[in-house]
Amino acid sequence: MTSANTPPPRGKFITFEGGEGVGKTTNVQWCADWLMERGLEVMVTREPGGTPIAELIRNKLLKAHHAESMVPMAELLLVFAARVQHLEAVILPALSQGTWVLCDRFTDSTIAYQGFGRGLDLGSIETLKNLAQGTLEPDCTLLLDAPVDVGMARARGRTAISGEDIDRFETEQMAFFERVRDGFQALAATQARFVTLDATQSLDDIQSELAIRLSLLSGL
Ligand code: T5A
Repeated sequence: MTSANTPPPRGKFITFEGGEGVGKTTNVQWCADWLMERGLEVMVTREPGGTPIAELIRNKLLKAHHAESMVPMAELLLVFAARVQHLEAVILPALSQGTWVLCDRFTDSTIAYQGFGRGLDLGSIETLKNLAQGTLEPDCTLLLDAPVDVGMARARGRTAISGEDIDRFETEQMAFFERVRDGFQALAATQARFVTLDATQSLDDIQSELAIRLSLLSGL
């Protein structure tokens, strides 16, 4: 039993990763609903973004057309600036209050996009990661994996329906996204917190697997 003076147990930090259009946003919300229906406090957030300042940085990062091209190192530092703000203002306070935080992308996206995709030094990214988040790691990272063309077709289908413009990353070549996918797969192969899901399956099949994972994580 938790007394009035005992802090609640720390919430779990679950991240959703993968390439463009693999179903992260759809499944983050589905997982949040699954957990909330079972009585847990849950917060859904995203990167880059998640606070007013971090959302301003997101707008700059995703804006497809600037008067000059964005230098990869500037892109990397902006991603981490947004992350530090997000961690301090939103993620860490929520976790310490016992809220589960479900985050649509986190640092693994930086390793995959800025490291494998842009070719920036992985050691430098690791240094920034340590500065930004110390020892914090997600309790579980759900990697939705699909061939690049499958995800891109879905992302374009969604954009066509919503009328949104494609963002700066979506203007990249296929080879960039193949390197990003390789990056995620390399991370998943070496870190036990990763669970890889075949994102070419139907949503029903993916969500059956997610329910098993959430049940294991929550004990519910
Ligand atoms: N970035 C981000 C970096 O470069 N470095 C970083 O450190 C971080 C954090 C963010 C961009 O920033 C970059 C990566 C990104 O390019 P974003 O909008 O958050 O952009 O990411 P996107 O991947 O572009 O998000 P999308 O919304 O395009 O993709 P999702 O969220 O993976 O996919 P979702 O859920 O929106 O689904 C897309 C469509 O497919 C359908 C959905 O209904 C939807 O229409 N769908 C399925 N259809 C059939 N079967 C399934 N299994 C389906 N799953 C989803």
